[in-house]
Amino acid sequence: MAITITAFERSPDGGQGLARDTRVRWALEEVGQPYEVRLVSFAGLKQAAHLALNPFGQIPTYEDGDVVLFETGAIVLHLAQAHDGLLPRDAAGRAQALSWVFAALNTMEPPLLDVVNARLFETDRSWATDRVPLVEDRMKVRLGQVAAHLGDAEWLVGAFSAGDLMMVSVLLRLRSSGLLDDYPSLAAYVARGEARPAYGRAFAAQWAVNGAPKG
Ligand code: GTB
Repeated sequence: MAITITAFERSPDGGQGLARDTRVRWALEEVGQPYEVRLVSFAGLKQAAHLALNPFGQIPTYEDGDVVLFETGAIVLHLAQAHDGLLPRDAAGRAQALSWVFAALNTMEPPLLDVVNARLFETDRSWATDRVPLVEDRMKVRLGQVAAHLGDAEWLVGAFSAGDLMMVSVLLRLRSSGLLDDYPSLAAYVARGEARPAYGRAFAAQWAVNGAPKG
């Protein structure tokens, strides 16, 4: 039985790899698991068949026989625990890598979404001009803290791990804001993640759907 994930029929990012199926594709590529993709329209996301997989009506989902997952954190951890390559073997390193997966999702992604929303989707609000610097400052605090932890290291916890996969996936979405430019070590960290062959395969697969001109 093939692993099947869901992704947008056509992502609004036009193939930049910013929709969250990319991080799941990346994890699958890192652990060498072949997968199939079921593309879902925006309308399809809210229909019963998809809601049975993800009650929030979102992509991505993951199916492998009777194992069904939603939430990218759960999917990546499921893969990392089932296969070699995304978690350190020692208990202490593993605990740190798991902590960084949650840090990416719970500590970094929420302020990042505030920045994205304020800059792109809330510009017509009366409070927009005040809110942008506020949320950017909050983001900068977190960026500084991750940069301080990373220091001169290549990855967050020894070798590349699920923590890096998730952190790079989250930070990637910040690049167009220019905020990463003030943190060269983080920009280089993100570039290292993107340079991994597994990321390249994941990006190409989503590009084939979202970026390549429709024939
Ligand atoms: N917490 C969930 C997870 O991690 O799995 C969040 C899942 C999620 O936000 N899914 C989005 C979705 O299905 C797609 S990734 N949205 C449709 C809906 O809610 O109706 C978010 C996303 C969308 C578009 C871009 N983009 O165009 O740049 C980037 C990210």
